[in-house]
Amino acid sequence: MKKKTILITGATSGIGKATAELFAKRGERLILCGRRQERLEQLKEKFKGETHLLNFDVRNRKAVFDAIDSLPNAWKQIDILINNAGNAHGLDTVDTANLDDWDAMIDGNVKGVMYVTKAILPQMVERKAGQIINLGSIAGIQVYPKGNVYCASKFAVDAFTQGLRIDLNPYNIRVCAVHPGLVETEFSMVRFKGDEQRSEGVYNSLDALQAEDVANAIAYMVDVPPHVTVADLTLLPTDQANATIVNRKK
Ligand code: NDP
Ligand code: 8X3
Repeated sequence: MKKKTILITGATSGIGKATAELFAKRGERLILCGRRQERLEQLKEKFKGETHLLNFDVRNRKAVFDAIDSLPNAWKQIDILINNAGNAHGLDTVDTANLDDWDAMIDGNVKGVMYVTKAILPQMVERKAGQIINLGSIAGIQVYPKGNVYCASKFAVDAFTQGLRIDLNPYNIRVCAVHPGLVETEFSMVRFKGDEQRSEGVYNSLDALQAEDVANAIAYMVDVPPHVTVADLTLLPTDQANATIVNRKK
């Protein structure tokens, strides 16, 4: 079977990294993106297979388009785009929150997804083929206390995904979103600005999802027959009922 070319943003950590590992094991061709170059290089070294690296910040519109334009001809035809890069910054009420945190979330989680999609879309539309998988969140389905702007960013990802699916309907392009609950990654270390104790507290009292669980869900969305689109897939730890109800053991 022809190898697929898969571009993954945020491949240096967590869900993106686990997804890259899964598809590398299958021998697919990977375009791995992120800001931490040394981590990208470690993955390329580990995977051995066909891998191309792109180092850019999804918030930087010019950097996104320059990076996609820089792809050698052999890498320009992208079959699957996984818009995974994103993070929460802070967990604060609206009145106390830091505006730089808001900018980071709106620019990264929302505009980043839009820029990368826009940069990659023309060749999919032209070929009438392709698949786009966006990382939403349970936070994009239900707002939780102090989640305000992070939740808004993920609600926006959901609306953008729905709009994309409508606009791309004539072009045979599958548009999907996966909405995980609590996944044990570097996510909370970023949210809490390196506070290990606070970060561990998010995951150590429940059986959280692991990045590999989400990678497996993404693989399922890829593997269903071409006439099937898994439009939305919500994945929760069994210990989690919704965005606010979690069966914490201690
Ligand atoms: P991690 O912090 O482990 O990984 C985040 C990834 O995004 C890193 O590879 C990081 O790479 C990349 N990234 C972040 N900001 C930027 C940026 N401005 N430009 C380029 N790359 C960026 O978190 P997760 O794996 O958990 O998060 C992945 C996605 O899953 C996010 O969209 C998140 O919102 C979503 N999600 C996470 C959940 C969770 O509980 N963990 C639950 C639901 C959804 P680098 O720093 O090298 O650039
Ligand atoms: C990440 C899940 O609940 O920490 O999107 O916001 S949550």
